[in-house]
This record gives sequence, structure tokens and C-alpha cells, in this order.
Amino acid sequence: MTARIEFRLNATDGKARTGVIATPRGDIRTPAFMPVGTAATVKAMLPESVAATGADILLGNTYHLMLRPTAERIDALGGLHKFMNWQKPILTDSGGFQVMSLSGLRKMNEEGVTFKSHIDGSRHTLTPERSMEIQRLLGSDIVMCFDECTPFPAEEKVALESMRMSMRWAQRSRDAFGDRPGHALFGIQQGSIFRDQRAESAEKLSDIGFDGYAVGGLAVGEGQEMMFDVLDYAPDMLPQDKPRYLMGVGKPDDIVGAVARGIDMMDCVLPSRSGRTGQVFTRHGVVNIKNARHQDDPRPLDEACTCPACRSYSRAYLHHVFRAQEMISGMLLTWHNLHYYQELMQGMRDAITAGTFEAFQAAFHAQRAEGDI
Ligand code: PRF
Ligand code: ZN
Repeated sequence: MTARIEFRLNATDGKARTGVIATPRGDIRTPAFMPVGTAATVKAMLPESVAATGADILLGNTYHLMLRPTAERIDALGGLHKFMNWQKPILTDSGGFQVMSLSGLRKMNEEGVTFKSHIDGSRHTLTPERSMEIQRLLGSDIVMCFDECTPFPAEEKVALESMRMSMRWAQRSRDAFGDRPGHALFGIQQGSIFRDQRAESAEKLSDIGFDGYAVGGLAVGEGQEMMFDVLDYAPDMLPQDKPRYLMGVGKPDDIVGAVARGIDMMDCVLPSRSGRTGQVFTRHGVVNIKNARHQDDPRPLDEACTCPACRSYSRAYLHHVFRAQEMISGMLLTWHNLHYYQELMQGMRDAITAGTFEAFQAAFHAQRAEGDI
């Protein structure tokens, strides 16, 4: 059992990197995609099915779990891994981002944020110290600093104040986390779309010292072009020898573009959420299974896919169960989407290892341009 979480880079190709994050709960192959298991479940999936898609790590949420069933209850029941029957690594987000997007009335100051639960309206407070405590009670393997995701767009001065508060919270998170062998703490870079602010944030975080570094504050409405503009420089400002995690991204082409710019980890609800709304990701682009053109189609979603939805069911069947609102619809489509995302990650890891990442990117975009799915 490794006492510490360790990042080993195996190969680079341009700015793209592949390696392994070794943890006591198993290896995380990078670039890694983390399915989102917000409420101690990846919706519509058994944990063993999530593992079968190739996922090495899941994301869990401080915000949801502190409200229901509470971190103290999960701790008393033996921790989140045991509670949800997932023995591989878990990364937990720190709560602030979800407070801003989900909770009712909220008030933020230097100390932290006070808010009303979206479930029952009860009042709660999150601070860097409380967020570290909750993530410890959950038994999270990779703990995220408590930060403020600066809204977009933000005036330069507003973004600067927000980033500097996140950096003070990063120091408090570091102090409260302490020394926990086998568990990692990641810092989160902010600074909106301002290069000098991204640089100041990166410098502050590396001075404090973390086991990994996230790029936060992106995919908040700025669009892919602006996000890639920031990713052209922001990851380079972070330490080379630690994993870099782009939070809340994204669509398949966002993910490929982020890896090309030096990102090692990502998470997004898109493959699982889309699985429940009938949006299917394939090598040729997005298929909407709701569309009537599938109702007599005996072909699988994707001839080349080896997931259960594609191996054993027709588009006609998947269309039918979606229209009939049968539960198997969300189960099969989520499985397919997560399988697709993990195959994409494996394809990128192989291409970076082989030194053919540029050709991989060209083929990825060409297949999607073919259309007619
Ligand atoms: N901070 C935290 N979680 C996040 C983000 C962030 O900036 C984002 C931004 N896309 C998603 N999730 N703590
Ligand atoms: Zn499939």
C-alpha cells in the first residue's frame, strides 16, 4: 500500500501528457475522466457497471452529502466508499461551487458562505475548515480546496478580489487539511479570463504547495474559444510534476482540446445526465434517440461500440424505451455514454504514448464531420 499519492508521467506529446496517479485505493490512469456521483451514486448505474466502463475514479459532492444524508452519518457508517460500494478512488468537490449554483438565499464573506438548503430550506455554513472536515468524514481520497468560482463575466477588479479571497481560502484549506498520508489536497486556480490573475493565482498556490492543481472558473459561460484561449497558458503556469484538473468539463471536443493543452483530469455530468435525456455521444457526433427516425432502425447506436446498449439492443428498442419512459432507457444510454467517454480517454492515452496525438485529434474531428448518424 502506497502511503502517499504519487503522480508519474509516462509520456508527453506536445503539451499532452499521460501517466498514473498512484493511490492506496488504486491507480488513476491519466488523462482521466471522472464520472459524477453527486449523491453517492452515478445515477442509473451500479458501481460495478461504472468500473466496467473503465472509470478509475469518481467525483462526489460535499454540498449534496452534507445536506443529505450528512457527512457525520456517512462517517458513522464507515465512509463514502463503503456506503456507496465503490472501492476505487473518490475525489470530492469542496461545496462552494454547488452552493452558488443550487442553494437558495446565500451570503458570502471572508469567513465562508451561509446558505439555505435546496432540499428543505434549512440554514448551513461552509468555510474552508468545515469543508476540509466534511471531506475527511466522507473519506475522500482527493480533497479539493474551498474556493469561489468567479462568475462570468466579471469585471477585472471583481475577479481579482474573488481570486485573492480564494487564495486566502486555499491557505486556510491547506492548514485545516494537515498531513494525511494516502490522501491528497488539490489547490484551485482562479482568475477568470485574465492572464496576470491566472499567473498570480498559480504562483500563490505553488508557494502554499499542493498534491495537484485544478483550473477552476472555466466552463461557466465563456464559450469554447475563450476557454481554450485561457487553457493555452493557464495549465503551463502550474507545476509540471503534479496532476492538473480542469473542473466541470465537458463535451468530447472540449476534453480533447483540454488534453492537448496539458490537462490530466476532468469531470462532467454530461455523459450521465445526457443518458437520461436521450442524448447519445458517438464517434460520429451526438444522436438524439427521441427522434422518430430511429423507430424502425434495427441497427445499434454505434456498430463499433462494445457496451451493453450497443451489443444487445437496436436503435428502435432504445427509442421505444425512451419514449415509454422506461427506467432501462436511462440505464443503457448512461452506460453507453460513460463507455464512450472512457474509450475516448483510452484512445488519447494510447496516442500520447505512441506519439501520435496530433493524428488522433485529426481523426477525432474528421469522424465527427462525416455526419449522417
Ligand atoms: N471550483 C470548484 N468546483 C467547480 C468549479 C470551480 O471553479 C467549476 C468551474 N467549471 C466546476 N466545479 N470548487
Ligand atoms: Zn455503446
